[in-house]
Amino acid sequence: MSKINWTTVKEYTDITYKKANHVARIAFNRPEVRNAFRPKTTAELFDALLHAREDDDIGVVLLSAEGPSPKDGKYAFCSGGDQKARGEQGYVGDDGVARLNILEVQRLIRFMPKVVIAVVPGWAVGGGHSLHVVCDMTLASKEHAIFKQTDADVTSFDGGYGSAYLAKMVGQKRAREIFFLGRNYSAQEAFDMGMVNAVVPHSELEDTAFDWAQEVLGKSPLSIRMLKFAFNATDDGMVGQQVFAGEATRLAYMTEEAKEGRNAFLEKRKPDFEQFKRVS
Ligand code: S0N
Repeated sequence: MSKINWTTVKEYTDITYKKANHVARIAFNRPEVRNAFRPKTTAELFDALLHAREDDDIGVVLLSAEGPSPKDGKYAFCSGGDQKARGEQGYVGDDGVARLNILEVQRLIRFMPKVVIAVVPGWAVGGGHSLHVVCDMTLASKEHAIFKQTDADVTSFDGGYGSAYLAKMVGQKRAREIFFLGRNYSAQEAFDMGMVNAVVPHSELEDTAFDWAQEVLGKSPLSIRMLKFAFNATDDGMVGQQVFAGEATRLAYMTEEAKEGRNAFLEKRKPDFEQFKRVS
């Protein structure tokens, strides 16, 4: 029995969204299809992640999954895009529009200034595998987690974080093996490759993720956001530089020098920057 006292933040159809002690838990909730995502799922995920990003009471997000499947008792994190919703140009929602908006979810995880931990209780497959890759850390069920890339089985290819960033994590040869062979890898094998942070007994998975979140919450929020964006910057090109520089700008705004610049403009006078030392 979990020690965490979650309260529901918002009701959704395809996901659940709860919080406890500054931790958000956003979980896939389609266990009967191994938590495959359809457009409704990605729209809900985006909405909940955005809410968690904006909520200053939240410091860490756990991306997890409900389960097991009522059909056969098996666990899944996410089996990627729902192949039944896949049309000719993407995944088609109730509005009839074809989209690939899981990529927007990936970018939101990547660029939110909070730590996002993938909590993998079972299958992490296809686009579900890519999602764990883009999260800051991954914890996996010792008994039930299985990592697998089926993109090349279904004529799909995550050419961004799911593959190129994975290669930074596990090395080029391993990443190519994962995609080109599409084999199953246990939690331990994924750990040995460097794409999982810890292998945890299934019954302790969520509590362990919560404990890891509490450890992160004990650190300086400013350091955490600067570090996350510094880790990202090296792989994110101009956007990585932009995001990191945005945080530097925020820090600069807090200085007396920046206040002088703003005040001088508002008071219609020349700014007096002479009062500030040129530090070396
Ligand atoms: C997950 C697997 C390995 C589990 O095998 P297992 O345990 O034997 O279960 P099954 O009997 O196969 O499945 C149980 C029920 O769940 C349904 N189901 C499972 N996965 C899906 C799915 N992805 N879509 C729809 N239904 C699914 C099964 O049909 C079954 O239902 P019933 O009981 O009614 O028969 C195994 O299930 C498996 O291999 N699943 C498919 C994995 C897969 O190929 N996923 C898609 C991979 N591609 C993507 O995810 C694209 C990602 C994406 O959006 C993207 C990202 C970046 C750039 C582009 C794209 C893009 O859109 O292409």
